[in-house]
Amino acid sequence: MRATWDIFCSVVDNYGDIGVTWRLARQLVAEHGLAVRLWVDDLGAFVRLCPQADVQVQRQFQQGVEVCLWGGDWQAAEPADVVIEAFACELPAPYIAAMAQRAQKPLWLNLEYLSAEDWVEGCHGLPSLQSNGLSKFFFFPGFTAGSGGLLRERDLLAQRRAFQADSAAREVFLRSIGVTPLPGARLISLFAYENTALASWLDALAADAQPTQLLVPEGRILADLQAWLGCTGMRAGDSQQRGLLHIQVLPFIQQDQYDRLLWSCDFNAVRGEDSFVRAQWAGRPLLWHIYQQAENAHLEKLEAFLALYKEGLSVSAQAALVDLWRAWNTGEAVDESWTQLLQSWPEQQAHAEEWCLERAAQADLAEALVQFYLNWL
Ligand code: TRH
Repeated sequence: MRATWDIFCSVVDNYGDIGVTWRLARQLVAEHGLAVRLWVDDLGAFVRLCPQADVQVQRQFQQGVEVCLWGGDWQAAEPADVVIEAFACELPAPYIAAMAQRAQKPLWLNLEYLSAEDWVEGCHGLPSLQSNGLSKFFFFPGFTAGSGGLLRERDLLAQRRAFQADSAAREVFLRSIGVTPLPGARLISLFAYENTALASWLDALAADAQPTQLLVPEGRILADLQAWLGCTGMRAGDSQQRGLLHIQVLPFIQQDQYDRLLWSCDFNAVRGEDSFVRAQWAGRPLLWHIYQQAENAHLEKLEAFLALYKEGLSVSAQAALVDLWRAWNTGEAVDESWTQLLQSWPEQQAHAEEWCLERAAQADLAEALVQFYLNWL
């Protein structure tokens, strides 16, 4: 009998929680042949990522995953062999009680947020004894061999490489989302939270000698974008030109299409957790807008990642990268650091590809979870 897995996702805000768990659930089904239920407490957020889904339906199969509404009124369900609570969400008490009563106890995992901090390796895989006698294990995604790795589908990089080698495929894809590539323009995608640094970046892009085509999926950055443009009411499909900067708002597209958008662009500004990882698999230079936490805890995470990522770059390329990322994440002007980054462009490009290949040498997160379960049995 194939093993059963339950993944619980509570949508805090944005799309990262459901983005990560939906991707993981699909991969466990597609690549490991597992029976996976994804319990999500906000089908509205899920439908943004999976438009075929029905927001009214309590249980539905989508791409082989049984997607279940995790409503306030919990209906008894037989616990699975492996239970993942994503990002420390709290499982329903009756479900935990049923886990403890199961003849063959389930493996209980807390899948943590992604961080490059040093302590992650020391905590990855550690058990914590619960009051009902079950152990809960902490599973940390990460960038180094001692962590749980990153979500990466088996053929992702092969697909990405084939796509990037095929300019016709890129053109067809871009047109399918309403984008006509402008000849000679640098293509950039922008997915970010509200950011006071944006105006300085747009100033620099508009004044640049090389044209830029900036693609902005609908979302939280739109207000800052419109403030800079001096307009309101921009919607998907709308575009504006300032100097050599052409700006187009895109609709929110499906995850697989979003990957292709990242692969198509020369530079990607991403945010949170999942788009950040996907931009790394694109093998192109990137800019990360980290999710803000209380007491600026996120800035330590940012530094931890930069310390890893910058290794191998020349001193000047490191400085440009670090300055740009720090300024972007503290809302300071980025025009100078952007101009500096352009000075080391070929180096930044080669480095992004190298970083991607080095990360891909590790087991991916889904594989690592399955292996963890097999070792635990
Ligand atoms: O939406 P986010 O800001 O999510 C964040 C982070 O995960 C953060 O760590 C978490 O604490 C917080 O949510 C609650 O960014 P993220 O993680 O990149 O998730 C966005 C998802 O949306 C990702 O799976 C990619 C997907 N996406 C699309 O499918 N289509 C699109 O057009 C775009 C722009 C994104």
